[in-house]
Amino acid sequence: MDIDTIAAIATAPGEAGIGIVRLSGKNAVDIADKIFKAKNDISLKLSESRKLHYGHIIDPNNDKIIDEVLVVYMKSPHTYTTEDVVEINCHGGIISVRRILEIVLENGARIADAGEFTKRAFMNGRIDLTQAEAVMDLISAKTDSSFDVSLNQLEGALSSEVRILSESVLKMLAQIEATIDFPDEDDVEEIAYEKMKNEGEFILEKINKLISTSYSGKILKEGLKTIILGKPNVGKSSLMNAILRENRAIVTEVPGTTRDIIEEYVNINGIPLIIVDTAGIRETEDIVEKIGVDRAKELIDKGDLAIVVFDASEKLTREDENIIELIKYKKSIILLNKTDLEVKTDIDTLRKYLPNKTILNTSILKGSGLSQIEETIKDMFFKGDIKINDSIIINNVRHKDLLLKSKKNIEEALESIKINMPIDCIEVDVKECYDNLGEINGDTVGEDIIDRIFSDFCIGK
Ligand SMILES: Nc1nc2c(ncn2[C@@H]2O[C@H](COP(=O)(O)OP(=O)(O)OP(=O)(O)O)[C@@H](O)[C@H]2O)c(=O)[nH]1
Ligand SMILES: [Mg+2]
Repeated sequence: MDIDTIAAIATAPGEAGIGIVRLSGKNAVDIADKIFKAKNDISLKLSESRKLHYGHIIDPNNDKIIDEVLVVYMKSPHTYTTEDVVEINCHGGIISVRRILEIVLENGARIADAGEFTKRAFMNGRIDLTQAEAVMDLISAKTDSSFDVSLNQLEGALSSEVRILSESVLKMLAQIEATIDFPDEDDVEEIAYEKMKNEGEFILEKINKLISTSYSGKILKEGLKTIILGKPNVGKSSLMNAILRENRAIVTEVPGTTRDIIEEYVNINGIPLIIVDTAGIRETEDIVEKIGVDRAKELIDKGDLAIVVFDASEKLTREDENIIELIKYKKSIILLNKTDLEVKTDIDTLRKYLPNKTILNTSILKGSGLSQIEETIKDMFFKGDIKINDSIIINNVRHKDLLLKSKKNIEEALESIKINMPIDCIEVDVKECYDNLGEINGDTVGEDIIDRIFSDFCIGK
């Protein structure tokens, strides 16, 4: 257990109903008793754990009242950090929490580093590294779905999956040891190789399955960046508004209405989209519009998906053909809009230019085709239904990198088994795989990596 007692403001700065100052460490309750005067005069140290007490924080030097508070003492080991924890609930706003923190520090606590409470929970063995990372992801989650993924991870879903994998790798290592210990018995070696192969294939399959979720994980965490493109006046802003279900972008019959990028967050069937409306792409002398057009072109590479809109009521123009060139090799959905008017360009015509793309007829004005767009997006990025609550989704780059490394280790081990390489060659890869998996939940992780992970946390968590 760490010797010093740490303290920090646990709530966000600014005006609010309450603010919380939190202490953790073996002197937490002694420090709190020095500065807290309970209404009923009890000592926190002698009081029941996890009970809220009403009173005042006072400056012990001069008995001056600092604020009116509620204080809870949570006795080790059943606490967030597993150490003694005290939380002081005071009035919100910046002054009260700051004053109380100062008094706490004057009376023997040290200011906590970023993420230090959670780091202690990890160091003291209450949670593993994936759970600690999930805490941070919960706090920074921008969408319901990414919150749910992180909550699942906090509950230990990923931890136990990684544990299962590590145990399988250990079994492989045991086979290797057995073979090394009895090198002369021929059939021992043969059986061991067979068992190792089976175990290795089982591990590889599980790792691949986890890795395959990481693309969805990234999208759920960051949002699917969806760029709406097309020449002027085809209905891009109308589409933006229809997806958002509000009049966010200006729509007029004048080509060149949208001159800058408009970006909004929206949730479609649980998929977070960052939807971007752009200026219609055409050659233009207007400086402002030209900047908008250039920005739209730059965005094509930054997006995860382009929705490209064409006007069905007109023949394809050179502008349309330029756009087709721009998006030919990009992940995109093609809309043939304004199909409520007399159709001059149909799907077959477009398909000649874009043979491998999904092309949908729409009339955004009349509201037709919208649900197909949403369905298509879902199918493109999430094969089958996403059931976040009961599946493990890799949404952390560190985990993904380590899984890729473990995958490589196992593949190399399997290759060596296949060509009957000496057992110690196989052992090197399998051991490395064990270390890489262990780094995910923190069993085999170095101090520098731990420090780096927690330094990204916020103060007070
Ligand atoms: N008939 C018909 N008109 C549509 C449809 N969708 C959009 N419009 C009309 O087309 C005109 C242009 O729509 P916008 O959404 O502003 O088009 P845009 O692509 O954003 O245009 P710029 O911002 O100028 O590039 C407006 O008058 C819309 O009402 C449709 O499905 N059918
Ligand atoms: Mg527009």
